[in-house]
Amino acid sequence: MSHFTDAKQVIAGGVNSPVRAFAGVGGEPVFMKRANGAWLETEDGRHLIDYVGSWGPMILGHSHPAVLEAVIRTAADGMSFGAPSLIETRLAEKVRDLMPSIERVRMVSSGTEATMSAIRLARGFTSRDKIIKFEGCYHGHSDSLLIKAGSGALTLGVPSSPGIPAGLAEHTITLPYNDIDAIDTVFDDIGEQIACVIVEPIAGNMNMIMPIEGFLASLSRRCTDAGCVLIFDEVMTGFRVALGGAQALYDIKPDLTTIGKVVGGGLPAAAFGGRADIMASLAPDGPVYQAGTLSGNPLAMAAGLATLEQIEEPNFFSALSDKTNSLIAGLKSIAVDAGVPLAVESQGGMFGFVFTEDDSVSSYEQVAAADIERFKKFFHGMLERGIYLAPSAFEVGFISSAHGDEEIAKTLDAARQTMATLA
Ligand code: HOZ
Repeated sequence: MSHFTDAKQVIAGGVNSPVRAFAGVGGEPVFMKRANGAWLETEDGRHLIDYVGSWGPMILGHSHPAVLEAVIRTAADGMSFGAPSLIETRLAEKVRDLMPSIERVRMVSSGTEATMSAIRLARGFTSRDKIIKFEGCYHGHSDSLLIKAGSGALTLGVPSSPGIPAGLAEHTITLPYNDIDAIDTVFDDIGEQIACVIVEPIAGNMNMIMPIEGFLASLSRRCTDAGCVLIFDEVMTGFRVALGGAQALYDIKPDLTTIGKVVGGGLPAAAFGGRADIMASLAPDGPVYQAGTLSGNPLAMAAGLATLEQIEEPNFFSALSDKTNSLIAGLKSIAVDAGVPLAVESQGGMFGFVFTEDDSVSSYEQVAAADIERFKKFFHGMLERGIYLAPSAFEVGFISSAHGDEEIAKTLDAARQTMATLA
């Protein structure tokens, strides 16, 4: 009996989050035992170089001493109070300093909670129901957002999940990512009915798609003109593509932002925040209700704060970007040498690659039309050679400050051998 078979006897589908089941690549998931730096150790004693990084949070690598020390020290004083504690204010101040569009913040425990709550707040604030999202973007699994969604929903072929009442789904308008004309058409038609637009400013749940010139700026302008709320979902990109997130890279100030992953440093923390006047609609100051027993949990706050303190060190992001660039440039050149068409993308500590003849990828259609079978072979070839990539062609990769020249060289060596089997 494998670990997966055992797990399936008691856990639905054998996993606690669908992409982990390897349904997107075939075979059985690898069970992890421990991790350190850039490395994972599996239950069967293998050592793998990790490019999943718990899907983004582990920007410092696993078991970073400063984060561990903060968590252990905090745990000794109590693990949850369900009452305010100072470390919540400290992390909130740090978030505001690094992302100045967040004038007020509310801590939650997962990215799904952050986006779900931000949508409710936008609807309550504007007294409107309709929301706009983009095809292939993933904003967690709450009802209004699980329509034409990316990530696991796309991987498993259920981008619009059963179980969502039609009456609710009809309020979600889904547009093609990077399609400025489609945005203009909807705003010209029904702009005054739209509560909010939610967007991944760099899409990372349909592989990695950068916003085309003018896409985010045009969204920002149309939202301001229509009096609706622009929400940047930076759960993945926040503190990951740049210190101030994608909003700093593109110099756009969203009305609300959702963050997660890095802000919890590997423990369950996420947040949403933004304009003080909008956040004032939230209970207890305003009527829009939102709450959570473990929101602002001291251990998660301590891990998040320790992580943000490390990444704000001068040159952290330039060093991280250099590593990502050398990995992704190496991968591209290996693919060219092997005669395997591959489009690559990267920003900060995040990267994507798509097996396609297209030079670059800017739409969901291009990713959907890519060579998924080739990705599956590449994934398994890399895993056999000790490299752990995300088990889906629709996810991105994450690098950490713990990845060094040795890990990158080993990864490229594995890629050279694997790519040679794909041509
Ligand atoms: N939603 C995550 C990927 N974008 C996967 C989370 C997980 O399986 O842990």
